[in-house]
Amino acid sequence: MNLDAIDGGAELADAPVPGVLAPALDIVVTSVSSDSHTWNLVYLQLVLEEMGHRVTNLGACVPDETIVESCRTGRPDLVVISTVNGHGRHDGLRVIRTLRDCPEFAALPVVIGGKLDTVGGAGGQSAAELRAAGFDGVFQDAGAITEFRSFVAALPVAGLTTGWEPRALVGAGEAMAGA
Ligand code: B12
Repeated sequence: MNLDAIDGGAELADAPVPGVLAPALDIVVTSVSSDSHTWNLVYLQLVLEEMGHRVTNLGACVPDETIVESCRTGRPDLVVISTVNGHGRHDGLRVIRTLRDCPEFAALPVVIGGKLDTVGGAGGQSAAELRAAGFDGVFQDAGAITEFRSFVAALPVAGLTTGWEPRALVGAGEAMAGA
């Protein structure tokens, strides 16, 4: 396959992300129990699906137990928590401690992002606290999307022991057809 042709079709998305052709991940996107905002979740789902991943979007105001249960049943490769109402620092600490208390989720990649407090990140303090509590990544607001995409693109797929076929990129059909 002519990979240059795929790159050539990438103007339909934004800047190409290294590793975007990696195997698909199963990803849970969720908010926290206090947060009723939903467009942030829709946005993240679209970003991840555009990268070719499979997303289960749990929606807004999700109880901690529902997040844990979803990880038990779905066995995701990644959990993405999004919250913008300003309580994310507190809700996030509670959720990650609950998840990390379960031995089976000790190494599960879990990230959080959005507007994590009401003071614009508190000079990095909120992120440092959330990382120390067990988050693998903390992404503050809209500016962190590129960094987030790179983080996701670098994640390994659990249980992948054989070779894989590159996935078709969303919208890359024309470029590939002409290859
Ligand atoms: C629409 C809206 C609402 C609607 C939500 C409807 C719905 N179905 O979603 C309603 C009216 C319900 C609402 C309620 C409240 N809201 Co409101 N809301 C907004 C508003 C105007 C737009 C949010 C939105 O949809 N943005 C579009 C999405 C796509 O963008 P986003 O949410 O900003 O997410 C982006 C980034 O943050 C980032 N991101 C988000 N999550 C993640 C995760 C990762 C991993 C990464 C990498 C990036 C990332 O990527 C997204 C795209 O760039 C914002 C103000 C604003 N202009 O942003 C306030 C805002 C979020 N709300 C706010 C507040 C305070 C509230 C209330 C507490 C108000 C109240 N006193 O009742 C309640 C909270 C209710 C609750 N229980 O959560 C504040 C939060 C303040 C803060 N964090 O410092 C904001 C910022 C308004 C403000 N300037 O004060 N709100």
